[in-house]
Amino acid sequence: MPEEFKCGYIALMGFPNVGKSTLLNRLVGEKLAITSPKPQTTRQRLLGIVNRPEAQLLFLDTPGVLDPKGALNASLVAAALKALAEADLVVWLVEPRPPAADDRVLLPQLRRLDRPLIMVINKIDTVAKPRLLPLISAYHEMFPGAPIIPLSALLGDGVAELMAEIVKLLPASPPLYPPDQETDSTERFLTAELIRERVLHHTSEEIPHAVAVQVEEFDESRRPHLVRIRAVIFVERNSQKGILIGKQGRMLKAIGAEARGEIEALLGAKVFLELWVKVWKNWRKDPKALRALGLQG
Ligand SMILES: Nc1nc2c(ncn2[C@@H]2O[C@H](COP(=O)(O)OP(=O)(O)OP(=O)(O)O)[C@@H](O)[C@H]2O)c(=O)[nH]1
Ligand SMILES: [Mg+2]
Repeated sequence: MPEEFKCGYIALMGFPNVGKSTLLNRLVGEKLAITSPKPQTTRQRLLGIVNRPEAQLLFLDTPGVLDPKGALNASLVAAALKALAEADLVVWLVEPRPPAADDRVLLPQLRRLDRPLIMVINKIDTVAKPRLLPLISAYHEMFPGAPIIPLSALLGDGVAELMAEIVKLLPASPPLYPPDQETDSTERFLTAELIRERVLHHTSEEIPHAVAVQVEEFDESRRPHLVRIRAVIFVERNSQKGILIGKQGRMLKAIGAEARGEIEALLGAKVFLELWVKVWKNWRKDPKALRALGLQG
């Protein structure tokens, strides 16, 4: 091991939908986190471990920081803040747009952090090059002293530069996890997330927010020949249940087929997936439900 081995937690933070989970997957080189064009996709902290000869990087994907109204939103923000408290270093992601009012509200708080901050301007594949320079200087003005890295989490441009900057700023420490570990999440949790991602993909408006997934049975006694999984998709109202099941069960069938493919890739095993849709009235407002679904402390 080199003398100055480095290791630490890096929190990926920012407003909803800026691409934190896409960046986590890109950094880790695996699909660990689910992503979607809908805001509030991520609901819990997720650890992704990257091993380098000179460093072990412990990335924390976090829920987008948003207005903490409602019990679920409050617990999302709490999860993000908890990751922040764990972090040795913060990577703050922004859209490739000039700083807005919200950024200005956050600025003083980010400055008060007593740990290094890196600003990432993500999604640069969506802006013309000449528009990038003024953006960089606008953020530089807001965060003097912080490295500013333009990047495309989707295509990978700028990711090597970000890695190098992070390694520079990490504390010297021996590795905290074994070199073959990728995350501390259970396969059960990652499975539930992959199902939820497929639901988000097929639904719109309030349904994505009203959905929670729980794996009730995960039978791996015949692995790798077969893993039998039974999962429940919870929604808040009967009407949502009808939409999710679809005409002659078509929607649920499509969700199940796609999710099964993803879960098989995750587990490296054949999967039999049984999906049920159940109504849990207003679960998002119910602290008991949030606890049962693993969404609160
Ligand atoms: N064009 C482009 N799209 C991106 C990039 N990074 C992420 N996206 C897209 O932006 C959307 C949101 O990405 P996510 O990674 O789910 O965003 P997030 O910040 O984790 O969102 P929350 O978990 O809801 O807070 C998805 O549709 C991504 O494909 C990028 O570099 N370029
Ligand atoms: Mg996310």
